[in-house]
Amino acid sequence: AMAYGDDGHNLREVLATFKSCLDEKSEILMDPYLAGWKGLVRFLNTMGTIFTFVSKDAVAKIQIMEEFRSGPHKESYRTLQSMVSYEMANNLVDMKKNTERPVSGCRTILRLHRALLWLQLFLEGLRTGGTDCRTSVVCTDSYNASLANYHPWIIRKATTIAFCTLPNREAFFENMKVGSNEEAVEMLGEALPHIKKLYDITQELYSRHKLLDLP
Ligand code: 1PW
Repeated sequence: AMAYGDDGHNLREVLATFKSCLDEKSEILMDPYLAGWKGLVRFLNTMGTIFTFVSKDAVAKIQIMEEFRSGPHKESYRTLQSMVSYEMANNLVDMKKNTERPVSGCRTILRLHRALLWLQLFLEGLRTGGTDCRTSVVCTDSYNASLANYHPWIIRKATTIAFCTLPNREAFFENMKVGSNEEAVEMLGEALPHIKKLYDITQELYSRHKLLDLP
């Protein structure tokens, strides 16, 4: 059997990594969160060169967070909750555009958080969509319901073009490497509630600290 990371696109493993993010206090652990994102990026990159444009920004964001995680304050970035406390307490979060402060972990994770909603809606759409649903339509609809609201016109245009190159549902499921179509649907049904939980906890955390609109 192939170990996780060998071919890098077993989506079951990727979603399980996200599931392992929650600790016993319902805090979100940064390392598996970033590992989950790395797995998603590897998966996206198997869908053709156009998607590397989509994954490139996620890669840059992951890298920023990994630098925090290996820097002098790495312990403060152990969980999303500790990151928010640390950055807020030390006035490290830029609430307005165009000031001199360096990029914060809070605004960086917010971008990944928003993208996670897209992923969740997209995979949920595929799961429930029936055998002849159009992947590109499901992807565009879930994008329009989530991430698109934060993107300028030019990015929306480019991502929508990338979506048109998505393979059909059957090929997409095959590319997930989790077995038959039925097994893929079953796996998603099991895994997606965990992604949603992660999303909801992050959303609540950011909302409580009024961080949902960070520039
Ligand atoms: C098919 C499965 C989808 C999984 C999610 C993939 C990752 C999502 C990345 C989308 C990026 C589109 C182009 C980049 C836009 C950036 O400007 C934007 N980033 C995000 C993640 O929305 C905002 O970041 P910025 O410019 O404020 O640093």
